[in-house]
Amino acid sequence: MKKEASAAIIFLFVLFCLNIYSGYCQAQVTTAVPAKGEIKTFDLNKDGNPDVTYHTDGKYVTKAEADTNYDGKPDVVVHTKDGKFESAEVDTNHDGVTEKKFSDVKAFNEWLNENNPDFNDHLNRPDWDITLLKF
Ligand SMILES: [Ca+2]
Ligand SMILES: [Ca+2]
Repeated sequence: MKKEASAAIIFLFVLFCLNIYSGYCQAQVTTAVPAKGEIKTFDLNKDGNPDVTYHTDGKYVTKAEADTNYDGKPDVVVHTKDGKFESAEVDTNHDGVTEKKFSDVKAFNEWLNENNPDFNDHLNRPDWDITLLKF
C-alpha cells in the first residue's frame, strides 16, 4: 500500500472516531436538559425534601420556587422569561400571603443576600439557562 493511501485511511479513521466522540458528548448534554414543562428540584438542607423547584420550558427556567424556612411550602417565587429575571414574590412571614414584590433584579438580590444567603446560589443567577444550573 502506498504511503499516501495509508495516511488517507488513518485520517478517515480519526474523523470517524471524532464523530463518535462528539455524538457521545451531545447525547450527554441532551440527557441533562429537562424536557419542556419538566420540573427539577434541589434539596438544599439535605433532609430529603426539595427546597428549590425549577419549572422549565425545555431551555430556560420559567419559574423558580424556594422554601426558605423549610416548612414544605414555597415562600419565594421568581418568574423569568427567556433566561432573564422578570419578577419575584416573597412571603416574608410564611403565612401563605405575598408581602413583597420585586420587579428589579438588583433589589431582589439585595433582599436575598440580606435575608436568605443560603439560597443565593440558587435564586440569584445571571441567567436562568437550565444547562448552566446544577441540580
Ligand atoms: Ca430540604
Ligand atoms: Ca416555606
